[in-house]
Amino acid sequence: MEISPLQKARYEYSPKLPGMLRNGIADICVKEGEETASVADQDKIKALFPNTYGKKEITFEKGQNTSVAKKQVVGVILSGGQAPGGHNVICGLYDALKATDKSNVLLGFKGGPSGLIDDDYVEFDDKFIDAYRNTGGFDIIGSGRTKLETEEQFAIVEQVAKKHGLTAVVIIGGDDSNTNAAVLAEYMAAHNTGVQVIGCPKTIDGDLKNEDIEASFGFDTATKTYSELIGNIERDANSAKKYWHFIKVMGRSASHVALECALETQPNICLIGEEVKAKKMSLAQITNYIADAVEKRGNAGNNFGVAIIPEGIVEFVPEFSKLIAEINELLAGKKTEEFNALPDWNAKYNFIKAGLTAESFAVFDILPQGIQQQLFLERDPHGNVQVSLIESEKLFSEMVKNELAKRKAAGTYKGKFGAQHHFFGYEGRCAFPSNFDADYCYSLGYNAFMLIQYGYTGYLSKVSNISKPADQWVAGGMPITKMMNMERRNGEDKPVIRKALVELDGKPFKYFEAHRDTWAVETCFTYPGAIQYYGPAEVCDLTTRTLALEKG
Ligand code: FBP
Repeated sequence: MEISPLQKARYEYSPKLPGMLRNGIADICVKEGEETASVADQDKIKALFPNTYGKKEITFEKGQNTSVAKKQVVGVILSGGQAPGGHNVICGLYDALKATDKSNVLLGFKGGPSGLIDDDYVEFDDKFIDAYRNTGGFDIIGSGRTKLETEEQFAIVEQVAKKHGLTAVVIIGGDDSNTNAAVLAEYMAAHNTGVQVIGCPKTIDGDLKNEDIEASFGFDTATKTYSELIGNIERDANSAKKYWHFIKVMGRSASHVALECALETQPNICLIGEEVKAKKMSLAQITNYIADAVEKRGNAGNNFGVAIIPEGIVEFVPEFSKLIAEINELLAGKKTEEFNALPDWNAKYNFIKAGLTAESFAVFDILPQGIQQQLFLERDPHGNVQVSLIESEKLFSEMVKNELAKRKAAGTYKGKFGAQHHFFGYEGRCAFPSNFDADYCYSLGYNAFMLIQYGYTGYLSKVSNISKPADQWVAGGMPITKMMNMERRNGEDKPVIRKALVELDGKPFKYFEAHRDTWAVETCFTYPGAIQYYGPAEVCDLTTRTLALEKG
């Protein structure tokens, strides 16, 4: 198979482990810390996890390995959206497993959690693993979004585990997948199967983090990739001086990706969903906020700029969420057929007008027609509007254009407005992992095996102090139940890992807030350039601005 020169070079890269894991398997001992309690709803979570709740936090140290020798057969799955570094988690896991005992076995279940149910797997060997070292993507075994959450599914997994003699399962996923990992661990413990379950924190969205998990893997590389592209666009905008670029970036439920890209590139505008929600901003207010910057810059002769829009923004706008809820109701059941049978958009528009409250119709009515139609065309299998498919970058540029036309007529806006639109998401999810993600992921995988070897279950592989050089990183594990609270999901109270949203009193947002008014009107663009894999550490091993601000 043809491979690129960079791919070849990356095969040779040796990921950096935390200092305490560097001395070889025989020299890694475990230190147990305090017993843990969940972040909230302790009694309820304890009752739901009688076998795995309250276990101790652990760290690894240099010292005599005291784990009990036993043949390990480990199964691993990748779950959810791709994130750079997933291959290295598997490589680290494999290397630690084989370094412990050559006869240990690592099975990769294919296509995400469903691979465990369907018993669709591959057994890794050196040749297989070596072809994926330090590369992006999840194509080593594929990924999927099936959720492992029901007793029936767990019973099947138990049978599959029995068939292969699995001693442990490693789940590489986001908050939902690791919540399910905790439930599976409890099931396996309650049924005395002897199968341990360990999670690893993944997602480019950056919303799986808390006081124990400093960052999910993939966030570093994905945001660096988007920031490179945004920086390039900023330079184009500053060269041609004729376009405003509206750039949507991934991040469905939280705006960490948008915020990190803004910190890296200093655009004129960056919307933060969490702030929009906290301030209960309307679409008109957001539009005016952007239009004010366009007007000021345009009146000063700068008819160009860059605006970053987080993917999930519209769900944070209260009046828009209400509109979506009403549309879902309006088209529930048979009413979709009635709607679809209407002859043209005019008739459909009147149907909508008659069915929505006056308040929601007013919101609907200010939307550009393309977006109005999108709300009714793109429906999920339950008939609900697929909010994630709404082209919010076009929505806001169109609304800003209309607002500027009014301002032009009123004589306040004297500039010219031309817009370009971009969506950066899939471009970053499978990039070659940065050195940080290559090192972090390899460490998470290596560490996950140490947790297995020392008999832990229901733990998340934890590598901390990651804003410092890798030799100062701290390897260990944290019971997943410690990160849980009860939340209402689909009409039921469920134990879940709390999703981390952008904190408006956190240092990254505060830094952005302190600078954004200047960035809005002046041209303060910064150009991060491409990820560097070789060269001085201060260029190649830097992690995110978010982490640096949070920890520094
Ligand atoms: P995970 O939460 O599974 O890591 O995925 C996040 C994400 O990359 C989001 O940013 C994006 O909205 C979504 O995946 C897209 O999902 P899909 O790959 O199914 O289109």
